[in-house]
Amino acid sequence: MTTALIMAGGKGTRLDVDCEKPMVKVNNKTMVNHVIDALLESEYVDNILVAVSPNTPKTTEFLKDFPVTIIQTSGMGYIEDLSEVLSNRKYVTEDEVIMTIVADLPFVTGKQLDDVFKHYFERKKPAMCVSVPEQLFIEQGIEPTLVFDGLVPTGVNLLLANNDEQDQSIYESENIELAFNINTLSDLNLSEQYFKK
Ligand SMILES: Nc1nc2c(ncn2[C@@H]2O[C@H](COP(=O)(O)OP(=O)(O)OP(=O)(O)O)[C@@H](O)[C@H]2O)c(=O)[nH]1
Ligand SMILES: [Mg+2]
Repeated sequence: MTTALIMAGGKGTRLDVDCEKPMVKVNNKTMVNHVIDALLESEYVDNILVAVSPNTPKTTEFLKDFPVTIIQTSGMGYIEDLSEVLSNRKYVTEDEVIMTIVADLPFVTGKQLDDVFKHYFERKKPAMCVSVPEQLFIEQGIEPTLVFDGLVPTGVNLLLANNDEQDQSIYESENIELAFNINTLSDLNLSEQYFKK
């Protein structure tokens, strides 16, 4: 059993628009819908959870028609809400593999996520963090939001639901779409250009 958990309860403060960030449209589809479609396409994902919060009431309403389990979290912070879900045995069992994913990755595909899962299961380590070389962003003329040692962290991570400290590997993917997330208006403009390409 493999579960995906979309984190979709943030305040979206950096993106200065009059719309909840997961509900912002890229190529005529809301970003959270792009992420759900990729997860539905994945061969590994059996179950989709979405952590919403009081920051995202419109997203919560929008998701009612999707084949996902909506979880109300506090909206106090990404880490806090993530551990709230992971420790709730109503939603996840202790030995379950969880893919956590952000709601603002409009270019992610099921195939790319399956590639991530394949590497995770080959490595036999409990946790895996997915990143993409900064060089790919430079080549495409896209500004990455965060860079650590030449790598751009993606919004995609794998871990086990038990709350223990977990031995983690870093997977360097060549798929820029896993790391191209939308935080600012400039990212949104770049994403429209990227889509046209
Ligand atoms: N459930 C939940 N999700 C969160 C929380 N904080 C962030 N997220 C989600 O996690 C993903 C990545 O977070 P960010 O890119 O920082 O988004 P954000 O926090 O809404 O935006 P900023 O306010 O600009 O940081 C987004 O899809 C957010 O909706 C939280 O406190 N609770
Ligand atoms: Mg944030």
